[in-house]
Amino acid sequence: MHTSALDLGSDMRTTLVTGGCGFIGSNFVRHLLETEPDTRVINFDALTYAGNLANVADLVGNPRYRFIKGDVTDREAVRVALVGVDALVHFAAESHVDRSILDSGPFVRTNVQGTQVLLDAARHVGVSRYVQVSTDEVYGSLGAEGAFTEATPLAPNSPYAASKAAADLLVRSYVHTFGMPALITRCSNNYGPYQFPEKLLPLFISNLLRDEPVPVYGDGLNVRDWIHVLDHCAAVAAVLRKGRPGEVYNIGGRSEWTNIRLTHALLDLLGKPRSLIRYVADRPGHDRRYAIDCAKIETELGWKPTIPFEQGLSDTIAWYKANAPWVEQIRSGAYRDYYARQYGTPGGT
Ligand code: NAD
Ligand code: TDX
Repeated sequence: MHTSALDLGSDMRTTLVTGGCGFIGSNFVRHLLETEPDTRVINFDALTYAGNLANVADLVGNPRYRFIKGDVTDREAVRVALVGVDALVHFAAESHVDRSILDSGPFVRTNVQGTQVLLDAARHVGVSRYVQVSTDEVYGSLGAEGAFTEATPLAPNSPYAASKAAADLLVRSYVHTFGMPALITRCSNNYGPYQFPEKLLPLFISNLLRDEPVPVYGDGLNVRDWIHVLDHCAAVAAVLRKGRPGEVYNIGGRSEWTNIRLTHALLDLLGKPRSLIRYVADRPGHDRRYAIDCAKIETELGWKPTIPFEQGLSDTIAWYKANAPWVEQIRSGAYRDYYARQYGTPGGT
């Protein structure tokens, strides 16, 4: 039995999470603190437009939680943050495809160079685990049939996807060359609380709550495979603690929906008319269909998605309704300029 503070301290492990003020990262930090009483979490985040301290406001004062404001491309800041850390989960990224089409520079800097800086620093410290949070978009686009497996060749189509694929290849090379205990996860489209309202679901929900139109790209028949963010967090935690170093694990919700079917579902759940749908110019290079085969993580690590999409969708709508000030704070800031540039109409308060 451990009674002294010193003994308790020696039993604790420290996991550094990058991007913990973003959508998935903030949910993940909370998940680790809740499910692993012996884990301390350091949240390392640059607080870009997508990083929001409000996403982790409830964690302030938790003795096992610490926030460090820092940029993953800053070697010295990363070196200092990693002192005493034994595992690292790398979420920080520029994450929005449309922004990567407007300007790919920040994507190469953060997603590629930032990953390289982290890998070098993590190798130097000798972490026991390094998890690279990647995406199904590195595999490119599917036709009507089939699903991405871990053996699907990489064929990224957007600058965002290309930067994530480049980072994955760097991780692979550090495993091969240096024996780095790194693992890669590739997940499909996440949804849930704290998602920045530039992404389809929170954008459409927040527009509809204000009776504003929703911009559907192209013919609306592109397919995405949706997973609740909490299911994704549980999967990343399983990979972090139980995954085999050097391996890639696909994560998905087995929940394929066309964008227009999803838009109709949102309109129905919110009691809004179909006249609010606006078909707009398609996204350049728009991937047609994503679908993830997640049999490997299910059989090897015993994880599977637990939140049915319809249930998760209703809960997410309820969250955005209950957290209107969170959305308004974002919509009244620099987000307005992005919305006007992307959609040609004002989108803020
Ligand atoms: P997000 O845009 O909501 O959050 C990104 C976070 O990273 C922000 O807190 C931001 O401040 C931080 N950040 C950005 N640049 C940084 C830098 N240079 N240094 C330090 N911090 C920086 O992103 P998200 O949707 O939560 O995605 C998180 C990760 O998961 C990304 O790596 C993304 O590629 C991956 N992913 C996302 C999805 C999805 O559906 N959202 C699906 C699969 C994989
Ligand atoms: O206004 C819109 N209208 C529209 O029709 C927006 C923002 C999107 N769409 C379409 C494009 C996609 O087919 O909806 C679908 C989903 O779009 P996004 O929410 O931008 O997600 P996607 O491009 O699929 O990428 C997401 O999943 C993989 C995340 O943003 C990535 O970070 C993740 O890697």
